[in-house]
Amino acid sequence: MTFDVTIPVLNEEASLAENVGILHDFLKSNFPSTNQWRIIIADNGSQDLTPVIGKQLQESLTNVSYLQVNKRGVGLALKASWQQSSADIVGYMDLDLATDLSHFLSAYEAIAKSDADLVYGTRLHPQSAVIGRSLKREIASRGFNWLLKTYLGVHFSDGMCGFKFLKRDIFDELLTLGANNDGWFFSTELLIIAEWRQKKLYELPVKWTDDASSSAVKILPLAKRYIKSMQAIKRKKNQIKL
Ligand SMILES: Nc1nc2c(ncn2[C@@H]2O[C@H](COP(=O)(O)OP(=O)(O)O)[C@@H](O)[C@H]2O)c(=O)[nH]1
Ligand SMILES: [Mg+2]
Repeated sequence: MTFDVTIPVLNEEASLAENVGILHDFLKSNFPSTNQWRIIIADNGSQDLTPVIGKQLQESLTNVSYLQVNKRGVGLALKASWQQSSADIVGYMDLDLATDLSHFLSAYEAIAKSDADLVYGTRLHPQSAVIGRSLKREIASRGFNWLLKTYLGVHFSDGMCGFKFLKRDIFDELLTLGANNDGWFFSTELLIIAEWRQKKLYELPVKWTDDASSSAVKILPLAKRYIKSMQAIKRKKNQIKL
């Protein structure tokens, strides 16, 4: 099966070339047939050298595309990238490679060789290993996931891990049903709607290494937006579950 790995980026000049290089090497050695896969760097709003470096990587590495979206938002970047994809599997991971790359192979197998529709990384499973996470992020993550379970009645263990892969035809369906948030909540929405639609979710405990210094996330404003988005999706729940 073919797959596209999207890396959403915002102002990542410092690590873009190195980490895309690491991912590219990894994929090349595990999937030698180079027309099987692509890496898509999805940038919206970078004001540093990210666009220049992104275009250079597109030139110098086979299978790497640089995609520029003109409005900000991770959800928007992912949607734009997956909508122009013709691969069987689409998905994303964070540029900081917080999720250990070896997990990609399990994610691929779960979809290509088993019957999973969607694979999500989880940091909240007894078999997960989380390194370097600040107490603040740990509490925010647990609180948010608790809220998802109690307020929306979903069962997946981690809605926010930056590591998700799904069949592209499922993506089209989830998008139509309302997984269309332009921001970070998009990544969680995919799981919510997939679960409500009884898709086969595959939980993948990951080794996750946080680099707090590189995080672009501001928790409080994000939490407020999340709660609003949760309310919005709850209002649509009955329609989606049909
Ligand atoms: N396209 C795009 N990518 C973003 C945006 N904000 C963050 N990112 C990327 O999302 C990924 C995760 O960001 P990071 O700061 O590591 O989040 P954290 O690990 O949850 O603290 C990184 O690859 C960022 O470059 C955005 O507005 N647009
Ligand atoms: Mg990160």
